[in-house]
Amino acid sequence: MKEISMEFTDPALLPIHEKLASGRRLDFEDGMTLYRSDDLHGVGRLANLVREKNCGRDAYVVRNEHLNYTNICINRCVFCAFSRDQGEEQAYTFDLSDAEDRLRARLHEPIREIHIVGGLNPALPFSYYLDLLRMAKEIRPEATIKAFTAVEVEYFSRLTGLSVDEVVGALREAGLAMMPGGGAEVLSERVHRKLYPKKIGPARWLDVIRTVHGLGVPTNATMLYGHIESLEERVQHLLKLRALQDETGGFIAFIPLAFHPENTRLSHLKATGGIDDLKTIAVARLLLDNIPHIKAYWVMITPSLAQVALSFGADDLDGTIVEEKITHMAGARTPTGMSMDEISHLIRSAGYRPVERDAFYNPV
Ligand code: V47
Ligand code: SF4
Repeated sequence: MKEISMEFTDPALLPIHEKLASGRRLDFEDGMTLYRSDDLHGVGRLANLVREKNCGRDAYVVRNEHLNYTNICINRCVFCAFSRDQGEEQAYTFDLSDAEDRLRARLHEPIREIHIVGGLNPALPFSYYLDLLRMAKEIRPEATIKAFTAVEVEYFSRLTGLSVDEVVGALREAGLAMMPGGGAEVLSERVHRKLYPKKIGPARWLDVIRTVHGLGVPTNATMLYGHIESLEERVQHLLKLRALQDETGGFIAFIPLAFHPENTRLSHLKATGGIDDLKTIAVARLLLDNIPHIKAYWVMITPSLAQVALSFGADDLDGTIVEEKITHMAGARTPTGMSMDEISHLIRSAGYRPVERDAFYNPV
């Protein structure tokens, strides 16, 4: 890595630059130094060095579609504005024909990735999920089905009495090709107890993902930041993901998820700001040296900031989406979807080259 003469207003970044230049791995203390630094541009330039070494000026985008099949969920995490109890106002579940109508409504678009996730709804049998996958695959054979988080897969295992291996085997046979990165939240027992006590905790999330990767199914990884977690817990989270990736190599992309407090039981908290959002992307790019892609998820951080994030370590803007519910029910003011033209314009006007990709980052 060149550019040894890079200047920093924060001298604490110099040894980190030297480490990167000599190919050494950053550690916990480096992560904390990066997070604590007030030299945002310095941190961003370091992340950009790695980003440009990995993929030059390419910025990825996918034509995708989200299907949130139910918002009924037994977990009712404290930070979630999307979930409802059975029978509560705004509770919904798509039956198979609702889901099919939604997918058919966009058949004129060359969608490459269908992202299917939902709450844990006890009224749905395991066959529902298999039917959902089969239906999606039949309607859109050319698209990759990215479905169900580790939380859902673990729930299916408890629901059926099947092992996680068997559940994933059945889902795969029905059309699942990869899994999204949700449900990791912050991999900290303290945050687990306080914010998502009914949902699987850090150890189990990592365990399920280890098993899924072991079966050859790749996944993404996320971190929900900007609520009660400490910077130490964020850095530890990233290092836990990095350690698992050393073992399995199964993570494709990391997506930092900026907490949206509105309509949640944490509505007294302030939303994350641009500085924290950019720093989190940059620190992730620097610490996660073994995860190929970092997504700037425009739904959560706005299209304008996602554009800037391309020079702070991000190499992917996710996709067109069209109907996003989880963040919008928590007060997001961003659009619910963007056209390929709009996203390509954001990328080009930031000085990058838009690369339309499939779910596995192959150019299409
Ligand atoms: O797991 C819940 C988070 C996740 C809120 O893998 C919230 O490509 C912000 O995982 N404010 C779902 N976030 C989204 C997700 C995702 C999104 C885009 C791409 C990919 C991918 C994955 O959203 C949940 C939870 O961690 N979440 N409530 C909230 N109020
Ligand atoms: Fe359920 Fe997921 Fe919302 Fe938690 S974040 S309540 S698991 S839908």
